[in-house]
Amino acid sequence: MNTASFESCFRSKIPFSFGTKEYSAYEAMLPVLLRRMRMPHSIPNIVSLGDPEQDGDDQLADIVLCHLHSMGVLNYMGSIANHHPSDKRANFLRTQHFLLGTPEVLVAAGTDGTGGREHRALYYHELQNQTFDDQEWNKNDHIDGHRLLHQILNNTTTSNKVSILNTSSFQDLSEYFKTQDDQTLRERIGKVVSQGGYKIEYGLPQPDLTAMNNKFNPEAATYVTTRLGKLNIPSDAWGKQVAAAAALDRDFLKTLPGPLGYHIGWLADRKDYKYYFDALHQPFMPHLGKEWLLEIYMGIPRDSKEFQEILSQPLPFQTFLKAAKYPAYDACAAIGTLDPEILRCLGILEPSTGLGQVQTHRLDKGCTNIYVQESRGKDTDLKSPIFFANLQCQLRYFQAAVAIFEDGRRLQKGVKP
Ligand SMILES: [Ca+2]
Repeated sequence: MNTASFESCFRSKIPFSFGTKEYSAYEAMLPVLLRRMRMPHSIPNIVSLGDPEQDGDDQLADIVLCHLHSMGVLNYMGSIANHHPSDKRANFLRTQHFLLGTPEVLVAAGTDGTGGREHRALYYHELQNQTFDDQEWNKNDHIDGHRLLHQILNNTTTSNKVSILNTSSFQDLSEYFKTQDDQTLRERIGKVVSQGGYKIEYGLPQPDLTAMNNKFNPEAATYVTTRLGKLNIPSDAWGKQVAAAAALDRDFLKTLPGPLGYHIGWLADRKDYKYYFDALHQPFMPHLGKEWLLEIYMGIPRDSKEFQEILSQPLPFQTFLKAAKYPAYDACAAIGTLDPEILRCLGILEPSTGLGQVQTHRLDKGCTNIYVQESRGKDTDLKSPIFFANLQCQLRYFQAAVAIFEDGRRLQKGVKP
C-alpha cells in the first residue's frame, strides 16, 4: 500500500467526524505513521497476556489494542488469557475480537497464573455471560499460551521485535522464558510493558509485591523481572497511580453502545461493588482498605482535608458510586506499548522524552508515589514525562471507538453477521 492509500484508508476508519477534537487526535498520528511506512518492519508487533473478567479492564486493554491494530498503528499478533478457567477467558477474548472485526488476532488459553495455589469460585461479576461459549467462532480448540508465545516470538525476524503487554500473572511469561536462551529473548523481544510496579534494589528492578499482578505468582514475577534486567531488555511498569491520575469519569460507561459497551458497564457496576464491599469489610490485601478506595477510586489525595473527613465517616455505596472514577489500569499500560514517537504525537509523552530514555519516573500530580518505571536505571526523582489529561482523553477516544464497529451493531440488532 502506498502512503496516499494508507492515509485515505486510515482517515476512513477514524471513528469521529472530521473537524472534531477527537478526529484531530487521530490525525496527529498520521505524520509518524506515514513516515514509518517508508521503513521496513516498522509496524510494532504486540502480544498481550491478561486475565479478562477477573478484573474489569483487561477487556479495555484488549479493545485498545484491537482498535489500534485495525487502524494500522500496530500489529496485534496474539492475546493469551490466563487464570482459571483460562479456556473460558479465551472464549471471551475470541468473542470480543469477533465483535471488533479483528478475528485474525490469535487467542490462546494460558496457565492458571498462580502455580496451582488459588482455588476459588468465580466472582459474581466474572464470566457470568457465557452465551458466547458455543458460538461458531469458539468451536475450535485453543492453542496453549506457551505455544502461541513460541509461534509468535520464535518466528519473528530479529529486525522486527515483539513488544509484550502483561496485565496479569507473570507465570506464562516465566515458563516461556525458562525454555529460551538469552540470545533468543534479546533478539526477539523489543520491550515488556506490565501493569504493576517495580522497586529498585541495588540498582536493579525487582517486582513490587504489593502490586497484584506480581503477587499472583511472586516467583514468576521475580524470575521475569530479574532476567529482563540481566539481559538489558527494556521493560516499563505502569503503576496503579498512573491509572488513578488519568482515571475516567464513570459517565463514559453510559456512552458505550453495542454489546461490548453494554457489557463493560454491566461489569463495572458489579466489580465496583465488590471492590467497595471488600475494601470496607475484608480487604483482599492489607493496603487495599478504605484509604485505597478513597485515593485510587475516588481520586481524593491522601494529604487533603476531605480525605480525612470521608475516612472518619460511614461511606454509603451510592455516595461512593457518585464520586467513583474508573481507573483503567490495564488500558493505560496498553497505551504504553505504543512507541514513544506516537505517544508524543498524542500529547501523552513530553516532546523531549521517551520512556526508553528516562529511567525511573516518580510522578507527582496531586498524588504521591506515582511510578512509571523503566528497568534500566536507578531510583531517581525525575519529573513526570506523562501528561495525564491527554492520556485520559486518548483512553476515552479509543474506548468510544468500540461503538462504531459494524459487526457489533449488527449483532445488537440480532442480525447474523
Ligand atoms: Ca488484569
